[in-house]
Amino acid sequence: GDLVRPFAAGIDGASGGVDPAGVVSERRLSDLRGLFRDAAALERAVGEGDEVVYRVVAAPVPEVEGEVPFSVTTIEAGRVGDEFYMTRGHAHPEPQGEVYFGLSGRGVLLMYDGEEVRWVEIRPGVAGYIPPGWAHRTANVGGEPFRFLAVYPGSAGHDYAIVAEGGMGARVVRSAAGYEVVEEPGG
Ligand code: S6P
Ligand code: ZN
Repeated sequence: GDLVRPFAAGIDGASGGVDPAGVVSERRLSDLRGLFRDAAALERAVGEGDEVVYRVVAAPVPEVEGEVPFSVTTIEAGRVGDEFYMTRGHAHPEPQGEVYFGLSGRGVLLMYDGEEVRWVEIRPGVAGYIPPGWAHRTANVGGEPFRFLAVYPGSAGHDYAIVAEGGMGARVVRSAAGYEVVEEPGG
């Protein structure tokens, strides 16, 4: 098919906007059932307004081989029980790497290869590297929205079932120090 023509996009780290934008998607608490440890706390929060946990604004680049799609994710500040607001998480079934770049706020990029858990903190000016084959999820561990730019190969694909069913091997929870990453089989 036709490749995209050259363009520049504005990336607004204060709003999470991408201009021009392509697909925009929103995930609410009710879209995250089964992912948090405290299912009862999740259902209470769904009943109390089912707020948007995160939004992804993609640039107008198609997910096809050769292209390099990019998008900005905004995760709101909040918790379900002790666990920080987070993305669903996925792996790229065509094992290919991905780069995250922090724009605002503070988050944890959690990665899992099925055996080993690794994580890095993402802040403005920090790039996180996700190697091929590692499932990944981000959590907002701060008190303001956490925003980052993601850049990945267009042919990578997205496998959500692997995380929904097998977990990430760890959870990002509140602690006296602010947050901690707790390894947990199936978590
Ligand atoms: C895509 C990249 C991100 C996520 C986004 C939402 O490969 O990793 O743009 O899609 O952060 O997370 P999720 O797990 O709902 O796709
Ligand atoms: Zn990804």
